[in-house]
Amino acid sequence: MSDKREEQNESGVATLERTKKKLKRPRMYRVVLHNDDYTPMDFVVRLLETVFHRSESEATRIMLHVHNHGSGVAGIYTHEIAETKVAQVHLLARKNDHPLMASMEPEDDGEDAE
Ligand code: TYC
Repeated sequence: MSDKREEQNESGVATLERTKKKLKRPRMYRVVLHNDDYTPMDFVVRLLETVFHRSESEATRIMLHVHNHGSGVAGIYTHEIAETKVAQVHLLARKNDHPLMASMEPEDDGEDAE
């Protein structure tokens, strides 16, 4: 981005051409599942398998973490994908009359991270 070339076009107007592309990694978002007293455990496990592509053992581990600690991370995605996952959780849960809640929260913006 700092690497800019100055050129003159036919009309003698100087233009700056950007030679380095912006390639910042997108900010990532944690999709968090929240515990409640009513959503069945097996429903949460199946949802983690289908919506978050977790294996059965991963899904079970995450579900139990949420059950025991109040919340837990189902997956980490770009903003648009995370929004879609949250919406899918709520749609599936409501369709099955479960109060299951999901939310999303930004990861550290990773400005200097590898
Ligand atoms: N606490 C629920 C139960 O005992 C199970 C559960 C786990 C609910 C995770 C929500 O995000 C959740 N049936």
